[in-house]
Amino acid sequence: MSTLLTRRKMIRSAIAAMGTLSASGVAAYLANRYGLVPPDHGGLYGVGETLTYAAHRVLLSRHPLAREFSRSQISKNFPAFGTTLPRVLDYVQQMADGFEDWRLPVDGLVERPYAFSLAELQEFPPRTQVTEHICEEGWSAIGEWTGAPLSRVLNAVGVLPEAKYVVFECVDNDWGSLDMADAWHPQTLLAYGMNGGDLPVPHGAPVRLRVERQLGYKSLKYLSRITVTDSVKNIGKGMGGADPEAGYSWYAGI
Ligand SMILES: Nc1nc2c(c(=O)[nH]1)N[C@H]1C(S)=C(S)[C@@H](COP(=O)(O)O)O[C@H]1N2
Ligand SMILES: [Mo]
Repeated sequence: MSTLLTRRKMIRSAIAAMGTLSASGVAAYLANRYGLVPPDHGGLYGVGETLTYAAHRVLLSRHPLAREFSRSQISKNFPAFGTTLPRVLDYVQQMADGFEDWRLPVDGLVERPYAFSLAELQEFPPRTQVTEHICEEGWSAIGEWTGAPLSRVLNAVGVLPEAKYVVFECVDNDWGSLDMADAWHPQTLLAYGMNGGDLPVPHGAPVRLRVERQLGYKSLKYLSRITVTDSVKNIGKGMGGADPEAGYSWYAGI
């Protein structure tokens, strides 16, 4: 059977089953049938979170690209938001040395854990994309990002089949996670370049995440570690990131 037919059938049977269920029943059904429950679901009371996430993952199962723009549409003013300089001694020292000693460990459920230097990340075939960044605080801006697709880096370390999430830690203690659909997505970058130059410090130097199909807070800056895992239950409050712990949605799909 073609993938299109399989997908249609999956959507049709999911919708048929939903017809006879209450909203919380739908969430429970999706949870049992497809495992489509975000880490911050809050039990079956977080019905809205589960429905949005599950609907996006089913309807967008072929992983369409976020819109890309032309270079002439790049915003003259792209605000730097949140942390704009981590007040961490190691970081400030690395910054002063042009990030030569900076390393990004990639570990967890991988065959070959490895700590990449900036130069090594720049050796992966790069991707450049001009996209719109939308912040939950109500501003947006268009910028050009260059980086190593996360998928390239994950393939280099060899992700194990049990992997369900990729967790990102940052120098400023921010942290978050993606599911494998967004981790493998071609526009998900470990970005080291912005608008044709090096990634500026206020925008997350030397390397930040770009997650183009979600709100701005998922694009974590100042990356310090990447860990592949099968569960986020035992990290922090078990909600998959600092943002959900602060009341924002773990899944911030646009
Ligand atoms: N480590 C870290 N990443 C972060 C933040 C932060 O404060 N610290 N702020 C987030 C938010 S809310 C937004 S909108 C974007 C802002 O990116 P910019 O500074 O390049 O505009 O970074 C996101 N990533
Ligand atoms: Mo934001």
